[in-house]
Amino acid sequence: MHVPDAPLRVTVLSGGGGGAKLAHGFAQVTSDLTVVVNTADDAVLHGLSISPDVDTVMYTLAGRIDPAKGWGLADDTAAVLGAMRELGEDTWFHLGDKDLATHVVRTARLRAGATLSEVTAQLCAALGVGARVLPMSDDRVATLLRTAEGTLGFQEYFVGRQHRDEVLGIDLDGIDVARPAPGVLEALTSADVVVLGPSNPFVSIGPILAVPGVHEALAGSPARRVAVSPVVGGRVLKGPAAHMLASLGHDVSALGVARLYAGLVDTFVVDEQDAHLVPEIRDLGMDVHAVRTVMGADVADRARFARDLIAVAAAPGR
Ligand code: FO1
Repeated sequence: MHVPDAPLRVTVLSGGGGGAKLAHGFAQVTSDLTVVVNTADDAVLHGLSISPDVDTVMYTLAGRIDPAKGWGLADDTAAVLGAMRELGEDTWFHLGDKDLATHVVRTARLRAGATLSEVTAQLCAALGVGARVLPMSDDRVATLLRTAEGTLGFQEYFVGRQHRDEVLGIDLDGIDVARPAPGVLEALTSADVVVLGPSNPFVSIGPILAVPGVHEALAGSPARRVAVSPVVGGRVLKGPAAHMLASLGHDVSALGVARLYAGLVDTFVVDEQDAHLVPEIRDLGMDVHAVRTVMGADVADRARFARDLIAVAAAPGR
């Protein structure tokens, strides 16, 4: 129960895209924010441990993200990558010079025995991020995509092949024995509001919910649980979520996403363009609200969206 005058306790589940922007919005409206981040996109490249979604959330909250790309650091250069290319390395995955420092520090700390949670806390502190950024797990989980070309690792599928392969199935290697990172379950059960961000339901939110104990903690949480549709007007702003919905046999619409979260959340939020879907989604047993969900680079607009979500979370039964 929310104590008057205490900051609202908000937990956001996030991948690397819309969820990070939304978390940035919440960081403007509460001082008690936890972001639980997908780590099933993580990869080891050139011997370095790379956690793209954790870094995207961290850089976004620090105001350091490259706004054009939506990943990596703003004003970064790529001298090291160029030199590696000259040495014959395959450089299909872009790593900026300053971004490389993050991966070097993470790799060194992990090799010295630190957990991913500990390294993430260190990096966030160094970048001045006030929110708690929690990897979903300190154990290795890897998203594998089944395609006609065979099974692909996530970054091979997403960056290497520009997510053009039809996804026939998704496996989460390591998920059965993964444990939630410290603080994750508590962030779900002690929050006032838990928000499933407008991230890909299969490869961003899905892996977080699949960590043993997470789905149960969320389902039993007294928090108001709100999910935001990443599909707007039958399209997804960025990434392969629309194609995945289709190839995995779901409606490519906010309704298709709502069906995936039915029974788990109290409130489902669609974009105002999808207001016509509200009655059908409500029939799934959720409150449904249509608000403007498309966020720009403007932090004030992200904060506006966060406030809208707090308002709809507090308005049950409509
Ligand atoms: N995405 C790309 O499309 N191309 C890249 O070369 C690339 C490099 C990269 C490096 C560091 C990082 O933190 C993220 C990076 N991303 C890149 C984004 C990342 O592959 C995806 O956005 C996420 O994994 C999906 O959420």
